Amino acid sequence: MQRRWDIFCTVIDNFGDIGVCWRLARQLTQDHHQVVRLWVDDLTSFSCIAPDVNPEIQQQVVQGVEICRWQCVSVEVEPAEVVIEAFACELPDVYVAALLQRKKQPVWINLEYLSAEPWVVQCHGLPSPHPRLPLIKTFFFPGFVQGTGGLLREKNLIARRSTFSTTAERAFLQRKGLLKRKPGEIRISLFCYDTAPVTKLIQVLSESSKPVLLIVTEGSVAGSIASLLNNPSSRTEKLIQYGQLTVQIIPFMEQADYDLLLWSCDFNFVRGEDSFVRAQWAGSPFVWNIYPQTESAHWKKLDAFLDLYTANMPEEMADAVREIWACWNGRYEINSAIWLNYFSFRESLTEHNKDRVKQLLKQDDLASSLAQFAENKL
Ligand code: TRH
Repeated sequence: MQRRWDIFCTVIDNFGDIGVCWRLARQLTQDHHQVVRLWVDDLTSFSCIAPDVNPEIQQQVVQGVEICRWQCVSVEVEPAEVVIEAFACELPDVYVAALLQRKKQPVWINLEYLSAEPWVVQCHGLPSPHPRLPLIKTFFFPGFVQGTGGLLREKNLIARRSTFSTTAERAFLQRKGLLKRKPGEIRISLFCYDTAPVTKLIQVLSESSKPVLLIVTEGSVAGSIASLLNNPSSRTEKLIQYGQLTVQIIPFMEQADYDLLLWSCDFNFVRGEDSFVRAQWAGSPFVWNIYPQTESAHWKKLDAFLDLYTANMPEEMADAVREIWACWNGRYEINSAIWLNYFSFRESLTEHNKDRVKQLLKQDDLASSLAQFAENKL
């Protein structure tokens, strides 16, 4: 049934929160024919991943989703039937007051961050009564296993991925001004935090026996790579050649194009939550830079995912993955031997990733789980 949804999102420090909310809003609209309003506090950051969003406009419709500036929530706003508070962002007080006026209780969902930790299954779907008001919200956890809310996956994603041909890839590279593939070249996309050991990686890749193209979006990491390579064999503002390594710095892409970048690369270095999931759907070997948390809480999260991801891998391959992921997140120093060992599993990792996708397809995607949950409650 067609329902009205309000999704609330605050942009904390990166693109992950809005990345997830934007994807979810579009899937609910396009795949499930729901009526979705997305409230966002920072339209400028939003417009980086969705250039059709005009940060100057308070209320606009983009790709079927009504986008409103969070600051415009007022007493006049009539709440929707389903309300998503993304990542505990806390609904505005006037909106909560308006929820109380509704004859029928809304379905209020707190959408949580993704984690592979085992406790997620126990907490997924737990009700949380409001401390003062007669309202209940439900904790909804995305996840990789049955008993969680699943992962974001558009209905046509897998079909589009599997029909992405070399011609389509060439057209994409040309449209984005990316270098054509050279014979035997290794293509790597790089999206990581400033804390990742990029200096070491650059050194390792420049010593490669094969040509390597490293594609980096503009930003602080690209800036530090550019200043690091101070003795290149050739250099323009966006293209740096250093031994076997070419670094191409490109503008930040629209979210839909970023998928095509992942599909066009042989290895993807990804981070946070959303790019990490997209790399899994893309299928090429990927290395995850987890969002660093206080008191190193992120290691538990990283290890929990690795346990799941490497569960059916031959031991040597699992060790190679664990080793490079640990290095990339700062546990040990990365060196050529570690990279080459990981690299040697390239084909088997791609096969393993295909099997993982098949496994993941057995569970409902996050938007479908949410739509089903809301419908059952209403
Ligand atoms: O930006 P992130 O580091 O987001 C993080 C995490 O989500 C983390 O869990 C959260 O706590 C923190 O934000 C606040 O990484 P993530 O999740 O991969 O989000 C990046 C988004 O940007 C994703 O939707 C992909 C998109 N993207 C583009 O649209 N174009 C690009 O060129 C690139 C590199 C990314």
